[in-house]
Amino acid sequence: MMLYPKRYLITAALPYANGPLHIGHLAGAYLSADIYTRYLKLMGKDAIFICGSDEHGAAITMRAQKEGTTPQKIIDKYHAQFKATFEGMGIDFDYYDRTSSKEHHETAAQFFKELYDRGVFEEKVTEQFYDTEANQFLADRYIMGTCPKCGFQEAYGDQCENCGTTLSPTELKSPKSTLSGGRPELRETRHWFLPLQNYETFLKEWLEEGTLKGKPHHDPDSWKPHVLGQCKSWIDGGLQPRAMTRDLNWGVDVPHEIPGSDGKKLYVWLDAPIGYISATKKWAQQNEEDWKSYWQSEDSALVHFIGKDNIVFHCIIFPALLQAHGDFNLPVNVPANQFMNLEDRKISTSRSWAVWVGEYLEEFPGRADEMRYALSRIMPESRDSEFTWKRFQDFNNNELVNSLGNFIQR
Ligand code: B3M
Ligand code: ZN
Repeated sequence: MMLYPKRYLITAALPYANGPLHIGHLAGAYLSADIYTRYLKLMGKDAIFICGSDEHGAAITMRAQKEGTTPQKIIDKYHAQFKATFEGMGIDFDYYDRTSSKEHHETAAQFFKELYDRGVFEEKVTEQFYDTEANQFLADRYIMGTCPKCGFQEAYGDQCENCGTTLSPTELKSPKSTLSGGRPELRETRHWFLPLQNYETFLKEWLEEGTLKGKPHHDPDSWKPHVLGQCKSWIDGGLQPRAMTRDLNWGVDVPHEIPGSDGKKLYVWLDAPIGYISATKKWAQQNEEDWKSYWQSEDSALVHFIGKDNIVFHCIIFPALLQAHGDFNLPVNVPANQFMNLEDRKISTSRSWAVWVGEYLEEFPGRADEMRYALSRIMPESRDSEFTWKRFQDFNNNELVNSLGNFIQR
């Protein structure tokens, strides 16, 4: 077990550049990662804190379409906003990158090519929904229909927001394209799949026993039970091959040397976590450091801070990819937080039910620490928690002003 790592690489989930940050984001990943990194640094440890904007995927193109603008304008807007908001809240990244950067495109394409050369992928032809009016294949999010489980009529092709079931678009009843409103048709398309089922033994040993190639890697007892529980239920549900490429016009190109790569982009959940690597490279370049010592040397500890909706990607899919590649470290912990609700309701960007961090900073200038304190006080570390303005007021008046203020005054 890595009791005393020489260095720490701390990452926080790359926020999607498709909407503003709310307090749930802070409480879910960024604040806990920031506190942990500050703690390590205060202890004199070698630690870096890496993040960046996630600028690919259907979430971005859909937003652009809705607002009648381009994906580039959307990501530029939110990337700048994220940087300012994080800074205002004292979230002290060592490097904050963006996945649209040239370096990231190169790193992600190279990673994919290396996997391809190592024979990791299976090529398969499958049927995907195609919008004949818009002349394009449809990402899962672009398809709506009736949920086969609960009958909700506006379920998305990847998930029903009503009952929470994970779906694939072909399971929807009466599917509709959100682009043209028409009924999409199924067309054949060829993609590269990660045969996840072949990684079951590796994943079980790594997650359940904390061993890697038969050697101790981390202590599974130090992981949160809800994180391990979610992984276990995924694995027990049977791992399936998962497509690592998409027919899209926004994202990282599948390297042109690969036959059949025309019009294909990397799956956003393959490219995004590689963003941690590209950002580390840029940090290293700027600071005359060696990025490989953080990613590829045995005495470095990698820790991913994320929200609970990202667990499978960070504990199953990305680790399988890292393992398949062979040169990279796996995380020693993935301390995912649960959700923070707001005044009795789930925080929701689409329903505009949130405390927006940027607005908070405008309305309470110079009061970042008060919010940091309140969120830390009720951080959803092992179960969902609840933010209310009354609690915020109480934490401030009773704890910070009365107790702490009084204590310091004496
Ligand atoms: N952008 C999802 C999210 O913001 C996604 C995280 C990527 S981390 C590699 O919830
Ligand atoms: Zn449903």
